Amino acid sequence: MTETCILIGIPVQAGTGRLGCDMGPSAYRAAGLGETLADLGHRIEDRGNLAPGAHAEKPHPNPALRHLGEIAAWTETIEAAAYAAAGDGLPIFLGGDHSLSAGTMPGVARRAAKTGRELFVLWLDSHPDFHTLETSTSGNLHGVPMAYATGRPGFAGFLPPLAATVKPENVCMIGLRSVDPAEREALARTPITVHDMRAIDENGVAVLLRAFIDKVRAADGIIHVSLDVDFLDPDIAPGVGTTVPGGATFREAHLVMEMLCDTGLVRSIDLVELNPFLDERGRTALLMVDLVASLLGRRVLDRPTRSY
Ligand code: 6HN
Ligand code: MN
Ligand code: MN
Ligand code: MN
Repeated sequence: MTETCILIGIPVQAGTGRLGCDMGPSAYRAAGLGETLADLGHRIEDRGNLAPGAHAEKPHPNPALRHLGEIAAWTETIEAAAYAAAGDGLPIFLGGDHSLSAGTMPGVARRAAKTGRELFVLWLDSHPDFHTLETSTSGNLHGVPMAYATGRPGFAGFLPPLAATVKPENVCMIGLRSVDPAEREALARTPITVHDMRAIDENGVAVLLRAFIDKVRAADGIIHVSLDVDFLDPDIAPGVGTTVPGGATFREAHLVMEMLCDTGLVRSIDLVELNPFLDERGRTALLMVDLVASLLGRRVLDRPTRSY
């Protein structure tokens, strides 16, 4: 299927503790993301990079929080851009750190609500990013977007209430292997589906993903994919500030993308946490581009029937 792929650079790095994520959008372009997708037959529209609106820093009772005002300004801009782009094609958000998903998920959720489609989120990450402003101990706001987008309390003073949130029962996380105690307790009290690396080891990633896809199909839903570089094993993807050993392999990651491709239901994609300063000769950026290619139609052989 030919898609209109809308590339949106989001060079936010205030949500992490390390500098370098602001170079992510450039690295994806240098790695040939647009050309690769064009070669697969898609239309490409590059909308350039977003910038946050004017902002002042916001004080907060949790003294650990960093750049709350700046991330709030980014989040507003990103939500509006995501809502608009999701109405025009298939947005691919080029991060930037994972705080950007505090804007992309509510933006695509607002679009889905308008078009009457049920939105599901596939969260591929070693972390759940399920802290609130109150529970974050690092103070890094890339640790909070899933809590914010699913409407958890604990965001007083951040932004006005969201127009649309993601239903927690529609979220599936795969690849977890670094979960803070407060996140673990909070996840146990939500209907979010959580699969840690052990679940992949024991079942194979295809079994886990098939169950999610079946659920999406049953609801006639659409899928937003949020792909954090640290979902991947650091041996194959070193260009990220939060490496955690024991991640998804090259084939596990590609299989996820290939199965998603067969569904034809992915309508928006976050590519987050790439840090080109930490990368080795662009290999992480190139791998991320190859994964997106698998998600959007690159295949070794044609299959007689599309099976997921
Ligand atoms: N990411 N849970 C840790 C924290 O600082 O809150 C790590 C967050 C990582 C966020 O990788 O997108
Ligand atoms: Mn700041
Ligand atoms: Mn993340
Ligand atoms: Mn992560």
